[in-house]
Amino acid sequence: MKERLEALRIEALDKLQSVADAAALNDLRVHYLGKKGQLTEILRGMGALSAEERPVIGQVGNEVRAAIEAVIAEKQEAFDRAATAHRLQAETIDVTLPGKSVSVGAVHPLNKVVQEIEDIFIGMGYTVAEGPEVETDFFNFEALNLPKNHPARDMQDSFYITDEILLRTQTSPVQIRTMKAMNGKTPVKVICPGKVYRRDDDDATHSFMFHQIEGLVIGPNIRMSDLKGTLLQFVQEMYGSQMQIRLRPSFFPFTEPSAEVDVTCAQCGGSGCRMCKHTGWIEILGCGMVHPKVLEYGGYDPKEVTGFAFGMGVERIALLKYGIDDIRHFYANDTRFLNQFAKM
Ligand code: 2NM
Repeated sequence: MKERLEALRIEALDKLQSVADAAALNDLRVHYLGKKGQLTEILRGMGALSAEERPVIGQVGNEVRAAIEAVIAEKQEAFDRAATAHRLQAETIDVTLPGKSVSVGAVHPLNKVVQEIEDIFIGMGYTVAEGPEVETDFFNFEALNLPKNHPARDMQDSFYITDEILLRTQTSPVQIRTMKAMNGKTPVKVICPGKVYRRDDDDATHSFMFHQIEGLVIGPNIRMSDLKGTLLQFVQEMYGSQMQIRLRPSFFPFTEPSAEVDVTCAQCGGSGCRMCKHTGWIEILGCGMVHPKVLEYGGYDPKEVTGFAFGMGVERIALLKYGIDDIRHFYANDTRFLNQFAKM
């Protein structure tokens, strides 16, 4: 029996020396040490041994088991190490490879200008109001003192959806809505930015859709000098403290008196150049004292309160600010154009 055990040890160790993988190793373990394995098979014969022989054979059996187990453990560890090494190799990431570049978006130049203007007026205590782009004839025209048959509401100039509904041609209807929502309370200090629509043929300076910001202030005893001071403050924050403004008389149905506002030409500083047609001034907005009829439409008593209003085209401000020569660049969404403003 001792010889059989020694032969088993030699055979097992020999087979284990050339074992190919973890699966084959497990097969060998089961074959030699398993419950129905070779070692158990031999030791089952111990019952027939004498009392002196039994512990000796038992001892040899234990040594053979220990020897085989030791080699199996050693082989198992070698296979585990190889498997880990293989996995690490397969999963290696080259952290020195250049990364994929991600293109990050940026605020559109028109929205940047809108945000900048909003910030300036918010700093003066204004709130920002928005409203629908699809408007009723009442809010877009009637309440702004543009009665039916007024030339400025020519069907040719507006996008009508029905007889009574159209795309707003200015953001002033938002201001009428704001007035009505205030229920006659003062003060009103609001600016209204947004898209407006007019039936124009697109060219370098016209677009069927463009952006406006209009402002409105209502309170007891609001005067033209408040308007002038507000606009000067705005212009100096927007373009620099050396800038001046001048008001020229004009006409709008919704304001009386009305004025056009020029700002010092940024190109020449006021001395005259091609850009300002040698006047030293650039026109940037329209304004006036809110017409009494408009105050009434908004729910105010023109004998109790007065107000001023102003409006500017965002595209025009942006064209001047960035020296852009064609309004259509703003709508083409050409990233070569837009990326120039990403870092500004
Ligand atoms: C302008 C010029 C002058 C204006 C008037 C109003 C309202 F609703 F209060 F009557 N909002 N905006 C206004 C006045 C707009 O844009 C060139």
